[in-house]
Amino acid sequence: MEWDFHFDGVSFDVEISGPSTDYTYTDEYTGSVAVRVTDSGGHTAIASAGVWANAHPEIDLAEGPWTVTNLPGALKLDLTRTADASGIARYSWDFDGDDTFEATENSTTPTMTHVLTQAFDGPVRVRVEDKLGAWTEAVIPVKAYQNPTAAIAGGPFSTDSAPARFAMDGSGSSAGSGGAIVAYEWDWDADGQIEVLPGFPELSDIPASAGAARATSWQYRLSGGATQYHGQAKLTVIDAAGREDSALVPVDIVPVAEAKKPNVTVNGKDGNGQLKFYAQSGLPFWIDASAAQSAAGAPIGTVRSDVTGAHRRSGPTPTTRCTSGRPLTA
Ligand SMILES: [Ca+2]
Ligand SMILES: [Ca+2]
Ligand SMILES: [Ca+2]
Repeated sequence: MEWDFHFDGVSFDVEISGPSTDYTYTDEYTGSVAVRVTDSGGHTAIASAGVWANAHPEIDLAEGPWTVTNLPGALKLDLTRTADASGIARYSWDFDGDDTFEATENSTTPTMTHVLTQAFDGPVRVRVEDKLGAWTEAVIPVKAYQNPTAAIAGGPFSTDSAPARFAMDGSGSSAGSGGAIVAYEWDWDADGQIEVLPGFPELSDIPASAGAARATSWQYRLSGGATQYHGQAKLTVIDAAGREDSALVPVDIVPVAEAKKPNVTVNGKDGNGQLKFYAQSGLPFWIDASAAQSAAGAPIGTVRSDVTGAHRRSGPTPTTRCTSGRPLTA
């Protein structure tokens, strides 16, 4: 007595011999099984029966994150890699943890975008059903909440003289679904280390307000020979559930640049002080410093002309008229 567990109706391929046997299908199979008996005279007979060996779908869910941090927010679930040899008929979802699949969110596609409008912390259940009625379920740990939002008012902050402190206001930060904001952490140089320890000698210039919504910054300085400072201050707010958010604001120290040396013109010749030229005796010449201005573009308030051996004038008028017959330095 011989057995063909994948009988195609034409050729009998012996897989096992014996009066009775067990056989395990490792792959899905829809077809026939056949048994062949042979008598002592060499005569054979074959009998066959239908066999239906189905396997449950194997769920393979794409990695999360399965956390929504702002409400409403979209939760994206991807079962594209889930396979079944008999084909997948539908995906059913229970998004609210009430153990009932949502009637409107049954799907025949393996990807699902579900919008969460309320805070949620629990299992989302999915059932994948194949075309022969076998199904498999998976449970996905989902969290949805509204994160707090950090905000710093009034920035960016800048000064032209150091050291300087700034009054920073984080009271416009908003709480999320995790309850009230319970901590304000100011990191004046945004290096990841908060400065909330007034009284420590090495941090002695940090004001006691450093852990509050409205805080006075530490002293920003120009150190190590720096002529400018460009940094950021960082505020982290933490709510009662321990969730946090951070905001950054630029902080700059840019001293006013030194005033430019005045540009002086003597009878039309350019100079920058110490301009030496020769004038014709008895004829007038003009010293014009009207182009002199500070680095910021503001006119200089007073121009002084100090001409060797000639007139010496001082006043707000940048142009002066002199007469001399000698070499002059203007
Ligand atoms: Ca199947
Ligand atoms: Ca449900
Ligand atoms: Ca810091």
